[in-house]
Amino acid sequence: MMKFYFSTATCSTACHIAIEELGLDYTPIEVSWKRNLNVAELNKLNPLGSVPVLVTDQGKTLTQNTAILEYLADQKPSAQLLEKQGTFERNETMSWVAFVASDLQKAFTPFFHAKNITASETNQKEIIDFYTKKLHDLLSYIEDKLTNKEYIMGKNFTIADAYLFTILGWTKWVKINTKDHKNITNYMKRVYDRPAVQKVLNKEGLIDYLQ
Ligand SMILES: N[C@@H](CCC(=O)N[C@@H](CS)C(=O)NCC(=O)O)C(=O)O
Repeated sequence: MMKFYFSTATCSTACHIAIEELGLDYTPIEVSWKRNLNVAELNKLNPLGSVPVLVTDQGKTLTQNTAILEYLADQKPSAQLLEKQGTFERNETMSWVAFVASDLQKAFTPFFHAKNITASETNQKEIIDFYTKKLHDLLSYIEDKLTNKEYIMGKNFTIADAYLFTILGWTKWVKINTKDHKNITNYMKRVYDRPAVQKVLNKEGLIDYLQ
């Protein structure tokens, strides 16, 4: 059975949601740095020491949200979390996955690490102000792209939504209000209400994920 290494309230929630949406058999392995839970095991599999990590049924190790999400969706094409190889819709979905990984998620990093970057409170504030503006621009872009859509690709929930929902949820922790963005607010509620998402949020203790 495949093994899934995750840590609660991190980007690995995206893959956790995809696994539950697909109804795949898996062994969840929680990692906690604070409690030193399964950290050594994780580090052996991923020298970068980060989650998510997936060990496939064949015993192969896969890292990176983008790759794991795609791999998971391909285990059960009938669930249509990702379109077939060779379709342009698949490329569009992967474009959203890439956007979340390399634009959206990365824009949150300075909020969590400003104090490690500089001891100067003035400089910390400048960094946070810059990335607050950046995040507001990204939120406006997402808001526009969600116009008249249930999910980011349209009618169907895809792996891009598992990831987008997970990272948009972080706005609450960095105190960036999204409530003025009606499309985002409705979208977050729609994804939140999905049974598989509820299951994951309960397991990860994130039932108050929404703003
Ligand atoms: N590019 C990686 C990012 C992984 C990542 O940054 N994971 C974070 C949680 S969101 C983590 O494990 N941080 C702990 C650490 O790196 O020590 C991916 O998409 O999988």
